[in-house]
Amino acid sequence: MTGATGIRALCALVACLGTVVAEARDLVLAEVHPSGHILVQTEERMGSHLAELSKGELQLQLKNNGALCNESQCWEMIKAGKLDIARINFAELSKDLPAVKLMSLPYLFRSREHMWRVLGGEFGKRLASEAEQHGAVLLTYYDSGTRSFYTTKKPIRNLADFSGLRVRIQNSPVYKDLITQLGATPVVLPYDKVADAFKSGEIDAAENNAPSYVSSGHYKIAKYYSLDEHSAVPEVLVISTKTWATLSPAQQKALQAAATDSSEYMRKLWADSEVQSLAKAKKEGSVIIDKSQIAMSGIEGFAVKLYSKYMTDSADMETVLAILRTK
Ligand code: GTR
Repeated sequence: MTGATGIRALCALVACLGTVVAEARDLVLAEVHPSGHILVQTEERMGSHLAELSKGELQLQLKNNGALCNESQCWEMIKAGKLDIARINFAELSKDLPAVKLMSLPYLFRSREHMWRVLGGEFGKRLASEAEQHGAVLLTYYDSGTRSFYTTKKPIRNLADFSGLRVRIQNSPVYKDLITQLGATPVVLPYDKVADAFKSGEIDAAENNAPSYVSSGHYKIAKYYSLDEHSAVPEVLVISTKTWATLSPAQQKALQAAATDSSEYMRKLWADSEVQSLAKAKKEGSVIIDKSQIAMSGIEGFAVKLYSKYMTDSADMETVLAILRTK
């Protein structure tokens, strides 16, 4: 091979490699949970699956532990087309998606299964269309179990125990009203600020599901966990419509398939992750107050007074009734 031919061959090879590299596209996925959380495990698995299904054309670049944004910021970035994918809790979407507000009403779902059936029906379609109007394609939902209150000083066992508490909540109008209705003071804070707020005394209560109660380390500070199960709102995986539109139909199909599969995978693991988290918290000193030890009728009676505020028209009322009636 002459020098010139050698250089030409080398250039062809570089160009060829360039083409291959250019075809492997990174999609950034923002997540607030730390490594080891069941959602992060699920997303890692989804990443390998996506690479396989897209034949190496797409790869997920997972930015977890809030490295890119807290959830309110992630949602704004998705809407603006500045972030590809985010896994967010529904509560954060409630200021934009009216359906989410209805879904966040306390004590609406009887069980996880009930929630999944509602999401799989007409209501799920309404959510997807509302998300699209805000620049997001809903790829899938993830289990988030039920949320319950935890406190630093004394456990919640009845309505009176809420009096005087400063309760951290997500950025959700429904939660704000719920806490006020129960006689406590709501404090809106991003997830990564909760532990410090407990330590400084800015708050003395918060609420979450068991895996997050434990993986966030909150269980070490707020040791009374009262299983009132006031909400069962899922997690959601969204992609900005801007990014979605740049994917080929085959790539969209691969991404959708990987997302759907990841949700099914996670649903199988969820119950176990709740059990393990509760066991760990208990073993390390948390006091778990079972629902049967809480005067639920007093609490629920107050909480459901919120319904009339959020069912502002007959269509909303019909939606809530349809959810309640879903078998
Ligand atoms: C968790 C949820 C997070 C975040 C957090 C919170 O259960 O997975 O996305 O919303 O709760 O309370 O901020």
